[in-house]
Amino acid sequence: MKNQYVTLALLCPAIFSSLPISAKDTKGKATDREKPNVIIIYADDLGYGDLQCYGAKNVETPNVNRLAAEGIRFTNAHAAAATSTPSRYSLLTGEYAWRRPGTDVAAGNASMIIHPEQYTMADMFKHAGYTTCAIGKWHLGLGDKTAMQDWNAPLPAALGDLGFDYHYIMAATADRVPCVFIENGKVANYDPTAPIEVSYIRNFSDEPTGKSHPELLYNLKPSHGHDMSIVNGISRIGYMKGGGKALWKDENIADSITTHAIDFIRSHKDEPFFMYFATNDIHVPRFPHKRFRGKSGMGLRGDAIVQFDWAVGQIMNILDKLGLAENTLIILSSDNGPVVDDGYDDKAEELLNGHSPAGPWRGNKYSAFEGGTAVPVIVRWPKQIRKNAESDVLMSQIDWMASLGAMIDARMPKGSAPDSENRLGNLLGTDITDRPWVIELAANHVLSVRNKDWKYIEPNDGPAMITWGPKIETGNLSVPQLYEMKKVTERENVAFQYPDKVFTLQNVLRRARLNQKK
Ligand code: NG6
Ligand code: CA
Repeated sequence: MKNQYVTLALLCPAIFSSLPISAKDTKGKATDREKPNVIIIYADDLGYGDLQCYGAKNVETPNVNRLAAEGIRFTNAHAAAATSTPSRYSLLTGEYAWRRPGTDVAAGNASMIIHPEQYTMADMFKHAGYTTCAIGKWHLGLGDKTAMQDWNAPLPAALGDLGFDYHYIMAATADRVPCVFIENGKVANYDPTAPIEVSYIRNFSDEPTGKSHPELLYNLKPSHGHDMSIVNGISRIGYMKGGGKALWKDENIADSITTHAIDFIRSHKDEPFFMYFATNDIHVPRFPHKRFRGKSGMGLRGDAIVQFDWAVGQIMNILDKLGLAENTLIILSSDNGPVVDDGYDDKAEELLNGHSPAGPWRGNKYSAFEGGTAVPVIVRWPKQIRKNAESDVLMSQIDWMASLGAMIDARMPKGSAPDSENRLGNLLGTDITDRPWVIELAANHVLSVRNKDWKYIEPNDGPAMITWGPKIETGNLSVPQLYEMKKVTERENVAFQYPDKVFTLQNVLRRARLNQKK
């Protein structure tokens, strides 16, 4: 019956798009069935073209392929921003990051960017009776005061204040200090013989850095930036001292977070759970475990994709083993578009061998072009949605909070998730009506807005290429840009031919900005 409905919806969009929203959106509601577990698998810097099921040629991703074959593969889905912190902020709060100062790429000693009083996706699940966790990359700050954290004691503000019952996370990214895991607000495996100090301003005397002691970089050398403290033979952004046995080994990060995810699933198999599983892969420094080395034909960047795929397989296996797969909704995606050389000499560029990390899109991570925010999205929920489906519905991660909230019948406080719309039917494949528009935030704060057929990029006087390292087009131009999205490549600026389209899309941005919070 369900499949017939979906097929009919796909064949007769006109009939279905004319249904009132409430009729469409009741389809996935939790009221008429047992609550599904929800797992968001959030890769880091994984591009639209980086998975085999999205056309990647030089790397095999059998587990993700299987996930796609058992669910829906979306081909027109967007992260809210072209870098990590603002994208994650938007996903977890349902508020555009550009409304909130201080949501740019965060240092490892940033204080908690989401305030405890904000209503998060984790709060939403928790209040609906779920046990919640965040595992892996965080990058949204910890503690109550920037640069003032005492990493040797429990942090005064952590994810427990944001609705997560359990967390095992990296404070920021693998290329930023502190290079330790935080478990429930405390450094995991804390080593009292090696107290931790962190600074993003100055080094601690007598500590070697990548700049002063390049001979100590036995694992990876930087290509740009990343020349401060050395941990595990890799220099990072920022300075740290101490850590001892709590310091991570980059080659074990995927194992470590995946093991914690599996343990969490095992211990909560009898109750509904929400897991935000944010992998370190495939962010720099790419340093996968040796069992993944040489498995891709694209060097470390490709091998990190293989490692990511392995982690996805581990999650799927444990769900199968525990009999949970049927009623677990998995959403797999990425926080922003891909980047090739992001600051380490890992030969990613030289070894691409014709691979296109962003698939057909122009631009990469950081960019206002589509490659900045066009990301893979796969949704699987065997009990409820069809298999082996593909959808080109225009979608944004900003809507996932309200959509999942509708699915679990969450009662959300007034004003929460202010930019998130309930588009559950899109996620579950029962409604193929496009979002009227999506807003995309580039690294330089330029906003773009696109609908199914057109994309507008605001004028900006910045340089056309990133000037500080990666060889990436920013999308900057001092005049308005309008592209016809049926052509995909964003090559021919037709703003002057279609002033009415420009006006319509500018108006979307103007009106979105009018809601601007103080
Ligand atoms: C940049 C880093 C880059 C990466 C990025 C954030 C340098 C030279 N480059 O500033 O390596 O860490 O920030 O990436 O420092 S993100 O995916 O977490 O947004
Ligand atoms: Ca990222």
